[in-house]
Amino acid sequence: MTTTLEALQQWVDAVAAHTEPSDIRWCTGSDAEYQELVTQMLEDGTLSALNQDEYPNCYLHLSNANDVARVEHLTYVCTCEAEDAGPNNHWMAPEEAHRKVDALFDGAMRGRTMYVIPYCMGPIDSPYSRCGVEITDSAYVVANMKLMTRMGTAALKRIERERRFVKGLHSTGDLDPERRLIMHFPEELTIKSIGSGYGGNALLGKKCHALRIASYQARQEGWLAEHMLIVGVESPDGETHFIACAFPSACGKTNLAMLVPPASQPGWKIWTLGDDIAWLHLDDQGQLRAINPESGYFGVVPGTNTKTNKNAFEMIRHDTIFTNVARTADNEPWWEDKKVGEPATDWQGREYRAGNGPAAHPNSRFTVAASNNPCYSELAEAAEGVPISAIVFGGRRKELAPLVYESKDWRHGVLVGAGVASETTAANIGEVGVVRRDSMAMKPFCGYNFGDYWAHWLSFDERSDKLPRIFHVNWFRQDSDGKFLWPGFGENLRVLRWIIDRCEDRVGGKETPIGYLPNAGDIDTRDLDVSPETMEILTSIDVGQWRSELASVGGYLEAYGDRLPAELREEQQRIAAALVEAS
Ligand code: OXD
Ligand code: MN
Repeated sequence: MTTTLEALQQWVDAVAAHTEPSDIRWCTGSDAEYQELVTQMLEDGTLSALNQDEYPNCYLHLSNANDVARVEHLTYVCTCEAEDAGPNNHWMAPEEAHRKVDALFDGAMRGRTMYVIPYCMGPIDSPYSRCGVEITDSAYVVANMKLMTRMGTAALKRIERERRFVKGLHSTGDLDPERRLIMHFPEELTIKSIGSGYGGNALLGKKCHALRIASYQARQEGWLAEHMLIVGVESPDGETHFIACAFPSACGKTNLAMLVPPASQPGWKIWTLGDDIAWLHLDDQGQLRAINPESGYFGVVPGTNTKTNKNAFEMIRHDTIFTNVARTADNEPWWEDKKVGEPATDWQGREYRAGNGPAAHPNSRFTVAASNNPCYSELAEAAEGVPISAIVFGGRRKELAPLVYESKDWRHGVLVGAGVASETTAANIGEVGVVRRDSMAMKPFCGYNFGDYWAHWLSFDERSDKLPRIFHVNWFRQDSDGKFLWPGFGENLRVLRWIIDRCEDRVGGKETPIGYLPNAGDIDTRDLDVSPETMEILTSIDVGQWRSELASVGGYLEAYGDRLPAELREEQQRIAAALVEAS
C-alpha cells in the first residue's frame, strides 16, 4: 500500500532515505495485521505470552530498565520564538532542534522495518477529530497504536481527503538516554522522537499529538485539548451528566473514569468516555462538548484490584499488552496490590527478591482497547461528542485542599485550574512525592506558553453563557499519621453526586474565600467509616494555610511576566484579599 497524497508519499520517501530501513510497511489496522505483529514479536522476544488459559491474548513486554517513563527533561517545544513555548516548556530553536535530532535519525532504521501508521484522533467521522501519521521502527508501537487509536486504512482515507496531518517520526534508536530526544514543532505540526520505546515518548498520537501539538492547534482554532478523563454519571432516574476531570499523571483518572458504584448507591451507573485526554469544543448553541481522541487505555497497573477498580481488573484479563509487570510461577501477570498470587520474576525478568524493590515497576502499564471496558459508553463513538456539565480539577495533596469545592465563576475556575499542584508520581523519570504546580494537569503537556494558555481558557467566558461549572477535588488528604481521610475509589461517586447537584442548583454551598464547599450532611456518608469530625476536616479550609497558598500561586503566576493575563492576576489578588479579610 502507498498513498495518493503526494505530500505524505514524499515525506515517507524522505524519511526512508534518511533512516535507511530494510523494509517499509504501511499499516492497515486490520486484526490480521495485529496478530501477525504479535507473532513476530513473540518470535523475536519483544513480547512473551502470558498464561493463555487465564489471560487469553495477553502479552508481556519488558522494556529496557532505563526506559520506563516519560522524560520531561528531554522533551522540547521548538517554536521560532522561545517566548511562545514559555517557562513551562524546555525550548530549542527549530533549526538547531532539527539538526540535533536529524543527526540521531541518520541510518537509525538500518536493518529494521519502517512502519507507516495513519491514525485518526477521535471518531473517524467527527468534525472535531484530527489526523496524523506516525512513522516508527517499533512493532510494539504499532501494536499499541492499534489498541489505542483508530488507525489504518480508514484514517488514511480521511487524511487523503483533508490533505492535512501531523507528522510524527519515531525510532527507538539505541535506547541510550544520552541520545534520546522528544521534539515538538507545533508551528510545523511535526514531532520527532528518538531513543525511547516508552508509551508517552513513543506512541506519538497520545501526549505528543493529542496534547502538545493539539493544544497549540486548539488555541489557533478556538477549542481546548486537555489532560482530562470524560465520565458519564447516570442516576437511578436515567439522567446522565458528563463530567471532564483533569488530574496529573497517575492520580487516578482511569479509576474515576471506570468507577464501580458501591452497594450503598443503588441504581447509579458510570459510563467511561475517556480516561486521559479530552478535546473540548463549543457547539453553535454555546454548549461545551467533549470527544475522547483515543480509543484505548494506557493505564498504570499497580494498585488495580477488585476493590479499587473491578472494571479495569476484568478488562485486562484478555487482549491486553502488559509492560513492565512481574510474573507469577504460573505465568500470570502480577503487580503490587493485585491482592492475588505472588511474584516469581520481577519487571526486569529477574527472580523476584524483595530487596530489589517492587516486583512490578511503579509505572508499569496495561494497553487495552476501550471496547474491552465493560462500562464503555457508545457515545464515545459519537461524532458530536457529549455535553459537559462540570469541569473538575484535582491533585494529590496530603494537606490543604478540601475534598471538593466549587469555584465562584469561570474566571475563578481558571485560577483554580492554573493553581493546581500535586505530588509528583512515577509517570515521569524524576523525584516522586514532591509538590509541584501542574496547571490544569498540563504542565508536561501544554505545547505553548502557559500565559497564553490561561488567556485562551479565559476567552471562553465571552463566547458562551452556558459554560460548565468548575470544581476542584482532592481524594488524597491524610491525617498526621499518613492515613487517608477519604476512602476514595468507588466512594468518589458521592462527591460526583454533590457536583451534579450543584450543577442542577439542587444543593446549597458554604461560601468561603476559595469558593463553595459542601454544607455538613450534603455529601452522603451512609455506610461509610468516615466520622462527622473527619468530614468537617475534609470540607473546611485553614485560612492561614490558604493565605500562603495564594501567595505561592501569585509568585508562580508572576513568572509568566507579560504573558500573564491581567484578569488572572486580578483574580488571584481578589481571592488573596478575601482570605486576609477572613482571618
Ligand atoms: C499518561 C501520563 O501516561 O499522564 O497518561 O503520563
Ligand atoms: Mn496522562
